[in-house]
Amino acid sequence: MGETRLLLKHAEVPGIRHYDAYREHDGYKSVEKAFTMTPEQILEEVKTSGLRGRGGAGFPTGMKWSFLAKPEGVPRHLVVNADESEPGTFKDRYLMEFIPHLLIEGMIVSSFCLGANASYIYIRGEYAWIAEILEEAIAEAKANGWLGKDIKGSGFDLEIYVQRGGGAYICGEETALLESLEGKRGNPRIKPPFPAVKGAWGRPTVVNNVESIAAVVPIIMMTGAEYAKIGVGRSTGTKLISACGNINKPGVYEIDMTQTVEEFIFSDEFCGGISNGKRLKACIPGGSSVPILPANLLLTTATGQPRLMNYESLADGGFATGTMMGSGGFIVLDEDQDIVYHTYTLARFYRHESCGQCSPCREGTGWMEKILKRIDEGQGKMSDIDLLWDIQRKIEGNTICPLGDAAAWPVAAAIRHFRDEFEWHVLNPEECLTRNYGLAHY
Ligand code: L3W
Ligand code: SF4
Repeated sequence: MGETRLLLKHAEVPGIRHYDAYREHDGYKSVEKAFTMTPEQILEEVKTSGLRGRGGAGFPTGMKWSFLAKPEGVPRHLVVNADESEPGTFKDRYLMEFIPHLLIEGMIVSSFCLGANASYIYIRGEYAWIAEILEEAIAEAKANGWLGKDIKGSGFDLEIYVQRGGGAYICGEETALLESLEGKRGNPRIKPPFPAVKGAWGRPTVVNNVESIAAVVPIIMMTGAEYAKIGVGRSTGTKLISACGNINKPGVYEIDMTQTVEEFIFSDEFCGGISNGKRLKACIPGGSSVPILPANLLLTTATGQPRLMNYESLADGGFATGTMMGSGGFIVLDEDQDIVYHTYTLARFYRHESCGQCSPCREGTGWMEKILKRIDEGQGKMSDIDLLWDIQRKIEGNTICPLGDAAAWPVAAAIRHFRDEFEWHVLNPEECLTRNYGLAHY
């Protein structure tokens, strides 16, 4: 079975980036419907839908919204996290670039539900052209009466602002994002308090991923109950997957989470198999922060079941034999790929992006990078592999924000599943320097 398109249904309609074509294809109908409902009814629909946060953590969106504090006289905010920086993840870019009005429509419905009159899109600085697309779409929406004062006679006021980030991965962590939105250095805050209680400028704030807010549109249109019928178990609705690496058909796919991983990689409806007729070696299915799995564990769970493209099945077996859905950044590696080299490049990334507030992350990411570099270049010792294992264990769970874990997990999984490759590097220093392999691009 191929894609199930709820979000990307009209993505290829000519001119859909602009208001007129978008409106002709059912655009802003969910706002019209939402204005006939109470905020409590909208919240119930989102809860019933089972929608889980699409940024990486998979936290139930309706539950997050119900945690929003509502002290008398204090403004509340919706902040959309468009700081998509996770290596391998480019689904939000696609959505914002081609159907920006879908995000704006979802924001109007969500803001109405949450009682937010000033909402923000925090977008990574490198997506400069998309910030311009969004600003243009916001101006079109405003010119057509969907933003501003007393929208369509509903009595509801809303302004949407686009805030560009400065190009730091850490600003995708929700509290760092809020610091940056407030004009400060993007250092993560200690939680609790959660943003739902104390967020932007100390006010109650819901921070949600782009895809999560876009999904509110079909949920309102089709009802939460109908949305929940799509998918399997607690993985309801559709999920955007950005597929890349050594595959024939890289791109963004919208799946209903019932596909097997094997079908997703090898079927012509999705990735179209491994490029150049090579064999599948491994995959990082949820963006660079989630554990890598070798082909056998990727395609089949430890209990012998075909692994499915959803939250529960990808996580089946825990980190011993499973991984995570994460952000849906699906990175495929073929038989020529060097796991040590890729683990090193990821370690370099996390060291560079660490904000430096906590010592396990600040020091540990640097140590892991140095050790991985020397193993990769054939300068390592056998004891370095155990040292690496030790360092990642001391980072995990001991930091202010999840970047520490995100740096530790790829190293742990690489050693757990590919220890022989680390040993090969130590035992074959000459070949490390002369090896020739095709790089996976992500
Ligand atoms: C109120 C409570 N709110 C939890 C909220 C919390 C947050 C959400 C999930 O990390 C992961 C990370 C990356 N009262 C609450 C509450 N909340 N308890 O629920 O919170 P949490 O802490 O589980 O996760 P997080 O901090 O949101 C996100 C992983 O995603 N990741 C990263 C992806 C990066 C991108 C990108 O670049 N676009 O997607 C990929 O796997 O490692 O584990 O809102 O406030 N009691
Ligand atoms: Fe900063 Fe790393 Fe600590 Fe997160 S874990 S607050 S990125 S030092």
